[in-house]
This record gives sequence, structure tokens and C-alpha cells, in this order.
Amino acid sequence: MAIATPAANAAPAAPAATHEMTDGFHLVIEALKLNGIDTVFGLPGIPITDLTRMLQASGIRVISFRHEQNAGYAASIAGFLTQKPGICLTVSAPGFLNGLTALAHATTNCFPMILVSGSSEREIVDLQQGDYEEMDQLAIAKPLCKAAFRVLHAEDIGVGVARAIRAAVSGRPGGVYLDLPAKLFSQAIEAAAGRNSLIKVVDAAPRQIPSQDSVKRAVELLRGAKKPLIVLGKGAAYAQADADIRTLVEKTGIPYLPMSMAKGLLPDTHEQSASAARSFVLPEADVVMLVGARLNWLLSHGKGKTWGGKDHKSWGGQKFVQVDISPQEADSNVRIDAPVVGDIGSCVAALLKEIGAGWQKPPAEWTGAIAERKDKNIAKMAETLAKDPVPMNFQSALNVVRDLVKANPDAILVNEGANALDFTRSIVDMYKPRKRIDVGTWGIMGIGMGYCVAAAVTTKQQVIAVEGDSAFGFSGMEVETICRYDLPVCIVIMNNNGVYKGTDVDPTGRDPAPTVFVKNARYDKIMDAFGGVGVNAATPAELRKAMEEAIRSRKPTLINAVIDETAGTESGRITNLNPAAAKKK
Ligand code: ADP
Ligand code: TPW
Ligand code: MG
Repeated sequence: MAIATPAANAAPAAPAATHEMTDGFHLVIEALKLNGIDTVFGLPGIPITDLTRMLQASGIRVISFRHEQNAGYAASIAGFLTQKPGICLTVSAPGFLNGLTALAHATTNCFPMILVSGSSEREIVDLQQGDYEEMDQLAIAKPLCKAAFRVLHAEDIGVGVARAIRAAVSGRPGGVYLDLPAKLFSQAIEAAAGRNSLIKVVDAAPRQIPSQDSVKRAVELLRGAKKPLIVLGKGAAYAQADADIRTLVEKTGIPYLPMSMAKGLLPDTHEQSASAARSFVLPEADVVMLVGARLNWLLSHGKGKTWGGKDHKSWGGQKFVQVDISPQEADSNVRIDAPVVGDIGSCVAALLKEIGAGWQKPPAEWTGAIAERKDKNIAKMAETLAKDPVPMNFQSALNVVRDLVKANPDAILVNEGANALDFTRSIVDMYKPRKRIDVGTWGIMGIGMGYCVAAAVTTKQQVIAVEGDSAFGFSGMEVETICRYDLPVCIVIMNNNGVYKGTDVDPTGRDPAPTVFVKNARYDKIMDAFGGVGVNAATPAELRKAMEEAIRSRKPTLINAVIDETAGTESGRITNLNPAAAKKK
């Protein structure tokens, strides 16, 4: 392969040579292509502008963002949705730092992602001589990711990319940093040597088969349970073992709780779903099987009152089975009586085999008690949803979203905010796996528009985003990206004039309170600027009409849903995590 004609401002040409030559730019692209990477999320600038051009020319899709953090979040969720590492490409120092939050987020959430960043001249950086965008990026990335690599020589690009891919997707997936100094891109080597140096990764995420003993131990524990419960987490959604997971739940007859991003693994309307009786099943269960879910804060660390413990530190006395690919996860918060370590596909298949025929379903007292609570709570919810207050509240608006997701079960739901998140999670049923993507393990704001872009690009499905007005602000400029790539994204902003609600005031009367925004802001008008469709919806009927039209047309749409500014509560469902002041005035 000869070096392609460089774009006008490309790196200097390679030295004259008799042999066919290639360079760092081309080797990076070939290494990615060879490994099935078809999309890169990023933002151009020195030293990677030409790389973005050449990537695009090579047929790889380049999705160019307005801020690296959003490109990074896009890459992270592309990794979750596809099991291939999502690639984020950034410039040195500030671009790298902007992408770093997303890299840490990917690691925390166990999503495979590679942050590829250009960097400045090593010699100058290491002597701290003040290079353009100088920063020791590798050192900074290391504590925030699963692995970090730097490539200094063109002939090592193949190894660097291969190691990054393996590190991202094997075992517990996570974020990987790949540092590519500017000089690398224009390094020329013989094309044949270059080709030969590339690695097509074989079996990047090898199956990890659980030991037979561990499977037996887990099944025995479950068999002896009077009040068993299965908790499905986003690891189970990631694993793409959907049919076997469903069979395991249905065959055992054990009630299950889906964590937020595991919703839809089985349809939320499934009779074994215990979601509507969560606060009953957690303290009552005697054996709990966690499948791809950690006992972190989202599950109250497996102890305390949520689990029937006397106080916030006490264990409730449940026994736990934990199915997870990470051997270190067990016992992180409470005792795990039966860890099953392996990939979820292999573990669930082994559990099914061990269960065999003749399984006794859980006692009717248990499933009946759950059904009773569930029915009561669902009836109560239906009553609330049927109300039509003026102005709209979260429930009356989300009743519309609930209907539209039901009618479009393949649509991907992106969700962030506090009340906008909690109400959506409990009101909007999901019907298929990996259709709900949200704030994840950290509960972070800012994933919204990046997730929308990645979901639309990687799945081609309709995307519906339910966004708090504050949450939206973190990535709002990417509506331009959504319009530019003409993506089928319908953004619904739950506009209650602020963070949690819009009613706070500055006691001194000087400034707006820290939690409030401009009253009655018209977010829909942002969309007009970029040629998308903007709609202001003050009633459920207006919201319904706008959403139906957005989904029918697949046009980029932003609906400003006017929500009662008094409707929210502080931090939504996690008010209790706010530290209380010891001194009252
Ligand atoms: P949730 O927030 O939904 O409760 P977590 O992110 O806390 O889920 O937990 C996900 C867990 O799934 C992690 O402990 C991770 O190691 C595990 N995991 C991810 N992918 C796999 C897989 N393919 N097989 C087994 N476990 C996995
Ligand atoms: C990166 C803290 C949690 S929820 C939230 C903030 C700022 C916004 C809530 O308001 P919103 O939703 O979106 O309007 P609603 O419906 O309750 O009014 N910075 C980051 N992450 C987090 N989690 C915060 C700040 C926070
Ligand atoms: Mg709000």
C-alpha cells in the first residue's frame, strides 16, 4: 500500500524510498479495521485531525462531537451495546482530560472502551519544557482505567491496538487508554513490515467457564430456599445471554428484580418481575442470586434496613449467590455464600444444566405474597398515571412516554436527571434487552446526548431520551451533532425549572438559588437553530402528538415538556444520601 495523498495540512511526507512505505496514520487505521472497529467517536485537532479524515476516507464511521466528554460517553455505551470496545479519539491535554471522565465512567460501569488520544512530544513533556498541550497523559490516565498503553514506534501499533482491545473486553470489561504521540503518526516504515506487524485479535473475550463445584453449591443453596430472589444487573444485559437468562428465571420460577439497565431483559410486565414489590422482597428474601450486579450503593451494600437489618450497618441474614466474571467481587460488602465466577453466558448455561428437570418452584406463600403487593402497587400507580393535573407533573407526562415505549419496544430509552430519572425508571416499562441506558453506577449527569448519538449510530433504532432540564444542560450542545448526522432521536425535557425543582430562592434575595434556572425556558428553540424539530408541550396530549410525530418521521426532535416546578423532591429517591448539617442556623 502506498501512502495515500495526504490532505493539505498533513504531516511531512515520508523519506524517499525504493520500497513501498506506510506510516503511523495508516497503521492505526488498518489495525482498527482489522479488528472490526467500524465507528470512532471523537473531536479533531492537533495531532489527530488528519487521522479523523483518513479514518473517514477508509470507510470507518467518524462521529465528530462538540465536546470530548460526550464523545467518550458515546464510546462507552457503544461498548455496552455491542461488546466491541467503543473508541473515543481526542487531542492532547485538554481534549484528553475532557475524555477522561468518560473513560473513568466506562471503567466504573464495566463497559469496554478505548480512549485513543494524541499527545505531545515525549522529550519535551518529560523534561517539562512547555510543549503545546503538554501533559504526561499516560500517568494521569493510569489510575482511572483498567489498562494504559503508549506506542512510540510505528511497528508497535499492531501490538498496542491488540493489547488495548484485549484489556477492554476480556474479563470484567472496562476503559483502556491508548497514548499515541504526535510523532508516531508520520513515522514511515516499509509497508510489508507494517502489514506484518498488525494483529487480528483471536478470541478477545474468551469464555470463562465456572467450576462445577461452584455451580453445584449455588444450585443447592437455591434449592433449599423458601424465599428465593434473582437480581439481574447490567452485567447480565451486557453478556447477551438473553434466552438462557430468561429460561433460568422461568424454569426456576424465582421472582426477579432487574437493576435499572437490566430492565427489559425479561419484559417488565413479566409475572415473575418483583419490581413493583422491591421494598418487600429485599428484606424478606432468604437466598438472593445476583447475576451481573454488584452489591454497591444501588443495592444498599446488601445490608441495612433495605435488607431487613436492624440498623444501617447490620446484615439482614440473606444468603447470596453471586454470578460474576470478576473473582474479586464476592465478599466486597457482605458474605457471598456461593460465588459463581465466569462469564454470564457460561455460568447461566451451567446453572441450567445443574438444575435439570424436576425443579421445585418456590413456595406459593412467597410468590403469592409478592403478587399481592405488586398488584396493590400497580393499581395505585395506575390511579396516579390516570390523573391529568395542570401543569403536568412527572407522572402525567411519563404516562405518555410509557405508552410510546410500549408501542415502540425496539426504541432505546436514554434517561438522566434526578426525579426525571427515578420516575421514568419506575413508570416506563421496558420490553426488550439493552433498551434502557442511563446514569449508571455513578449516577452521573451528562451521559444524555452522547448516549443518544451512540445508540442511534450503533443500533439504527429510534432513540427516546427523557432528560431532566439540568441533566440535559451537561451535553445539550450535542443536539447540533444529532441534527448534523440526522439521527432518529426524540429528546423529551422534563422542564421543572431546575435541579430537583424550580422553587428555591436565595435567602438574601440577591441571586437565583443554586438549584434554579431561568423560569419557563424554551429548550425546544435550541432545536430550531440546527434545523431539527422543536416543540413546546404543556399538556400530555401535546406531548403525545409531538412524540408520535417524532417517531413517525424519525427527525431529530426536542420536546420541552412543561412540568410543575413544585413537583420534584431533593435528589429524587436518594434524598437520604445528602449529609445533614449538624448545626441548625
Ligand atoms: P448494576 O448497576 O446493574 O447493578 P453493576 O455494574 O453493579 O450492575 O454490576 C455489573 C457486574 O457484571 C460487574 O460486577 C461485572 O464484573 C459483571 N459482568 C460484566 N460483564 C460480565 C460478563 N460478561 N459475565 C459475567 N459478569 C459480567
Ligand atoms: C456530573 C448532581 C444529581 S441529579 C442532578 C444533579 C446536578 C440534576 C437534577 O435535576 P434535573 O432532574 O436533571 O433537572 P429533576 O427532574 O430532578 O429536576 N454533576 C454530575 N453528576 C451529578 N449526579 C451531579 C452533578 C446531580
Ligand atoms: Mg429539573
